[in-house]
Amino acid sequence: MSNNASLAAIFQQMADVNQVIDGNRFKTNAYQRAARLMKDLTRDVGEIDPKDLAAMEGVGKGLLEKIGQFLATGQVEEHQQMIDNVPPGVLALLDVPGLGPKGVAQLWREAGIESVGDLKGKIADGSLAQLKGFGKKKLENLSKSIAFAESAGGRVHLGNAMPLALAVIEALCDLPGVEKIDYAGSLRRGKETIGDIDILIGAPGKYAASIMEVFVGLPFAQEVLVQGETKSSIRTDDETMRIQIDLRVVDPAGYGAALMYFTGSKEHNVKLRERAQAMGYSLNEYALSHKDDKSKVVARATEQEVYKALNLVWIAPELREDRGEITLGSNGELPKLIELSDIRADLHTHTTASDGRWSIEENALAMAARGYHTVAITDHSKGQAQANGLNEERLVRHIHAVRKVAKKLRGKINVLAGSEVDILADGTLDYADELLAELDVVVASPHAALSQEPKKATARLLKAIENPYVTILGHPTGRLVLRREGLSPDMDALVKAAAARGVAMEINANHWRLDLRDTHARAAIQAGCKLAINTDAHGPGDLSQIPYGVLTARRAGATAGDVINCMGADELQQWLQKKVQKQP
Ligand code: DGT
Ligand code: CA
Ligand code: CA
Ligand code: ZN
Repeated sequence: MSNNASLAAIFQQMADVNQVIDGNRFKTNAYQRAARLMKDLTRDVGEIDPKDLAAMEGVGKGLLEKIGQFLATGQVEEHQQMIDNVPPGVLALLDVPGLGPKGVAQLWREAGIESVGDLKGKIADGSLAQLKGFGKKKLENLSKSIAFAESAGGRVHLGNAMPLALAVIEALCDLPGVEKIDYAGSLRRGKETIGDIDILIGAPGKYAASIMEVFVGLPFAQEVLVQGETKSSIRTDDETMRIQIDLRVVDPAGYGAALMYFTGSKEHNVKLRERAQAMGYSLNEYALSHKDDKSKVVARATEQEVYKALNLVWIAPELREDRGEITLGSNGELPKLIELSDIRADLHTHTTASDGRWSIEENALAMAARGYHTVAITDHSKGQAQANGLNEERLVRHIHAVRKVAKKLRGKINVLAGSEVDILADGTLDYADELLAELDVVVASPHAALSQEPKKATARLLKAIENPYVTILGHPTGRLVLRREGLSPDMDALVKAAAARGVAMEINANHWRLDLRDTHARAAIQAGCKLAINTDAHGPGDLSQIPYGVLTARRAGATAGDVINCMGADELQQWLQKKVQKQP
């Protein structure tokens, strides 16, 4: 995209978002004018002398500044701030043809719809029938346009691919002949983005054709790319995305070798094949066998057997990225990775006090129902005006409200009073220390100024880590998967400081964030820094995000011992208190 087109798109989105959040009408108009202006330029804005630009009709100081920011950093700061205050799924709703900002706002406010997936679901189950302005015809048309929206190919979020893969497995697992079924590929490795979904079935050959027949006839198979005996591929447009799904049917006797091969990564497979060669074996998708006589099979039924025959312990799929896991596996030094069931607490959650969709009590009861012993209520601070962030006075009242619920639910779940306090651009926090001292948990997060240069970002985040009241550094880079790069601080310096100060680094489990990412979390563990895995839940639906955080932690090699959410209730209390006692 040219600079002009990029800037036009940015200003248009600002206009749209401003309408969604019911912002000032004059501002909307100004953004729209700016978008038009960019589109109408006859030369690339980067080529135009700023003086000439300033002289143009409708170009004011604010616009010049934004253009300057974009040309210098590729981003417009105010734009970044705005989109951070709207759930990413709501932004995607703006891309649905036939649904303007007003419609998006109405669906969001009145029907709680936060993503195209939500919208599809609610159209399907008829729950929008009563919504004013959304008649039958309109809903039908929306359904159709959703099907064509976001058909842009490319990679999709882990959190979008996973439910789809599970639905495919659900649809196929009980068919005649299906003995084994798994998703493989990057999905099984828990990568943050997925190129295509790979499903593997172990079934006797005589069933393969009928299994394939069902697969290509699945309701979400929008397009059949290949239909064969052992491999078929379809393309789907489920959940706002267009993604290919490969299905392979293999002999159950060789299921382990096939699952290993199709799980990858390619780099891991290559290393294993070299190892097999050196041992006088040959390894492929069918079996581990003798190099000179492939009919002499050494192992193939299960992954465990194949790894064992290679003198390795079984290596968890999340570690199969050729990042040293084979050496660790041959020395018996692989970590015992954290599991979903190890998570016992959520320490970053929102309520209706700021921009959440549930009360303190609803939130806490949902967490208790998951079997958690502790939840921290961490609503936004005052700087997050668009997220209805709490000023000092409101926070003090909110703390009282949380304490009241905590008392009521004592014995069921520990409800902690916290805040997700903004880390301002210079690293100062959005509340004074005296107020932070009143809280049990302080999650400090960057939300704005996310296009800052790395040096500034490092200094900013270090300053937050140094604050004696900060317990957790929340989504430290502010990146959004496939949408926004976020900050690029010196992560080694951050995790070192965090380890020294007893600050936990968050893996925000929301699939839009997964921030820290796997490699950063790995650096944190190596520095001896604790991790926190939190949902950042704004409502009940967000609890389903936690597996993505756990997968990311597993890719980092995290054990339960590395993650504060896995501590017992008392241990966690002590850890939080120790943090407080360390204060000068
Ligand atoms: P993706 O789909 O881009 O997110 O990544 P993957 O890892 O799922 O890659 P995909 O779908 O192309 O292939 C699935 C697995 O099959 C891959 O992880 C390893 C295996 N595989 C595919 N092609 C090759 C190959 O040429 N050599 C080897 N050794 N393995 C391969
Ligand atoms: Ca794949
Ligand atoms: Ca594939
Ligand atoms: Zn946040």
